[in-house]
Amino acid sequence: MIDPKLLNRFTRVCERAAFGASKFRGKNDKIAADQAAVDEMRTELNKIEMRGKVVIGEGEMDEAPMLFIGEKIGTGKGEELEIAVDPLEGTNFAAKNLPNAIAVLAVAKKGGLLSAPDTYMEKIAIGKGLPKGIIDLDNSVEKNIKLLAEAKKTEPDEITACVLKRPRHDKIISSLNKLNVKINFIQDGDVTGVISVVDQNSPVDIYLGIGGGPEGVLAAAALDCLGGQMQTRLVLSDNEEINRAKKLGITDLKKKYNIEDMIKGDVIFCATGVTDGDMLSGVKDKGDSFEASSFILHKSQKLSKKITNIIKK
Ligand code: VTB
Repeated sequence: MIDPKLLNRFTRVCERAAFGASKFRGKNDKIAADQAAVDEMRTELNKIEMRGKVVIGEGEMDEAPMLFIGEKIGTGKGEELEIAVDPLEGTNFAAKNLPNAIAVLAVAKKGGLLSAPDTYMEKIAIGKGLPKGIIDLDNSVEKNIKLLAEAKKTEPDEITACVLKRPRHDKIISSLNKLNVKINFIQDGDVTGVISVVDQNSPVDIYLGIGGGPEGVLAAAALDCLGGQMQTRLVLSDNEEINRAKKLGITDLKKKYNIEDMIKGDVIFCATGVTDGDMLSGVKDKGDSFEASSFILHKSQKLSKKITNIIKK
């Protein structure tokens, strides 16, 4: 089990990253917003007593100066932990001051997180309390929806699907339309999109589509704590991407990952709102301090809570 005392520390990491990014809300500069989040996140991570290593980060060493895959973080004493970070998930949202930008991370023990390359990933996810294995990436969209509707004792036209609005999803969308499924389109931010399947306040029953690999592992960490189901598969479009996956130790390039293949053992998930959103409120400036709202999950403690803190700048 990861020391529960670290929870507050990791929450602070996300709060500070969100605060950093919040200074750039609406300034139409997603690079600056992301950089501010990365800087704050890294400073705060390095204060934590742990032997930490970034397994999902801003990129590989040669392309990212900070929070790169393999970077050692923490004081160098204490538990050996692996961290997946997305200091600013939804850079466009932050730059345009639109809802749903968050700072997010997941923490596991050594070997606990899939080292997904920064490539695309197919994703499908449903909420909790449903028969194991009823959805599958190899099923047609029709089959997945019909099986889900059956399990929920309802009809396909009563199902709501969340889909990232991209031309690559035209085929999925036309299948959903044929079944009269309600679609919640999102412009970006599929970590929040996937988590919406387990959110009691959201109508979403299923998430479908292709998004980022790192975001897939972060969402899997949340669903692991909350009891949803998820299946993913990397989309490797050229030799360069194949080599990147191999470099991260992935041998079976076509593997379908269920949650237990992506997340092993205990896991912590933290997300803090940068802009107001479906899941969280954004950072509020209070002069000498700021207010931040976070969603905190710890699998082994069965802990799931939303908290709002006031933090000194
Ligand atoms: C995906 C998704 C992210 O950006 O990475 C997306 O997982 C980028 O997709 O949540 P495109 O290449 O199609 O633009 C996000 O939506 C936000 O970072």
